[in-house]
Amino acid sequence: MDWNVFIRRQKKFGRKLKQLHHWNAILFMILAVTGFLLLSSEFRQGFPQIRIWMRDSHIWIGFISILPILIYLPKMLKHLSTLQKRKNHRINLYFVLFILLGLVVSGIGLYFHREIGPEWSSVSLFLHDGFTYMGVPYLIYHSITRSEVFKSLQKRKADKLREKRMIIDDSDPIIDRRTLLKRGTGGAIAILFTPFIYQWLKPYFGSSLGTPVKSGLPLTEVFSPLPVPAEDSAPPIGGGRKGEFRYYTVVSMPEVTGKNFTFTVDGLVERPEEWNWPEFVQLNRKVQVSDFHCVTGWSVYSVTWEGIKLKDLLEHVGIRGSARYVKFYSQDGVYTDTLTIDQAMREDVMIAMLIDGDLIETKNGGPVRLIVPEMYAYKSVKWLNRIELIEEEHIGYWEKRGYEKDAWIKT
Ligand SMILES: Nc1nc2c(c(=O)[nH]1)N[C@H]1C(S)=C(S)[C@@H](COP(=O)(O)O)O[C@H]1N2
Ligand SMILES: [Mo]
Repeated sequence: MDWNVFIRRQKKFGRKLKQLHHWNAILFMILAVTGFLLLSSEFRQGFPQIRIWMRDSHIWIGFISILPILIYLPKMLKHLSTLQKRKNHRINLYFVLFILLGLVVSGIGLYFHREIGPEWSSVSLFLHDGFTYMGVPYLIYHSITRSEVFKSLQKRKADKLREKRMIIDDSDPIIDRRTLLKRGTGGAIAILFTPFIYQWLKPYFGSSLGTPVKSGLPLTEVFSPLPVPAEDSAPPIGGGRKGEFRYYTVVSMPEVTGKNFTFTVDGLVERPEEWNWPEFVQLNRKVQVSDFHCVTGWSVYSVTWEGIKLKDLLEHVGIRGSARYVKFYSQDGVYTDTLTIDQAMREDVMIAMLIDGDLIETKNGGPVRLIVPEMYAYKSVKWLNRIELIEEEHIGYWEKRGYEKDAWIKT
């Protein structure tokens, strides 16, 4: 009997697992880096073009990263049998598989966000973030504590200790040293990630995790006269919004005040018009409750908006026969989007001025923003200051960079 055959086979199996581990690590690392960049609003603002490209790569690499797992699973039982005496390695294995499975499933959910609808998308986003905030710190911990440098560091310190103590003490200094170093590393990583995890969880707990800092002058001092909220707005008939906005901008936010505010409707209309703040406040407002869905997975529910119905405004200025699209401009000077006339005439498309009875904060797109509840929120232009009726189609800011032209939310 040639026992070498078994040893050789064992070696080959070990090498295969090592390769899989290697690929898994590389893919996970790329996904972690691209994932954090996608989350960052600085990145959104600085590199919108690259962002779309990175989003697509993240999705593709995500799908590819399922491969090493699929190749590994049939080998798992055999692998486990080699780990019989190594409890820590088994725990590590189960934990890593749990994280990877969670990321894959929630990632697939986010990819199919249109099919599964906004509610499940929110769940997917929460889980995807959560598994990331468990997985990434663990990956860092794992790669540090399993590295050769770390191991030799443990040994060296322990050897010195052993020399000093000689044979008097029979506790194993290597073990003590190892636990201490590992705990220290774990603690340091935990401290490093606490702010990120806090930022992630804050919106889900609303104001219970500290009150938000208000920046700049209070809006009520910058705008006068103040719009008087309708009865349905204060208190809001929607009962107050549920969920938190994530505040987006693609350039630095404009500082709109009652002094520099103007609102223009022009282009293919019968009576082009421009309003200043006191005039705009006089326009007839309506109240509605609607949900707000971002295409990346988060939503805010039951928002009570008060503002001017776009339909009313368009009827007021008179649409000319040649007009086919309505183009929206932002005071940030960069962001635009369009609706067809039919879409623009829908009852719930609103030029909003109040949210749950309050003025809309600057970071939330105030004093005046568009709301298109039936479409993903990239249609809802913030700091809206001009509406132009046009004949040729105009492609909006994000659509130009790869977002779908069809922004309807399927419910
Ligand atoms: N001017 C402007 N409008 C904008 C955006 C933007 O970056 N700039 N982002 C859009 C996107 S993608 C979303 S989800 C919502 C976000 O609104 P919020 O920042 O008030 O949460 O605004 C939309 N309107
Ligand atoms: Mo969005």
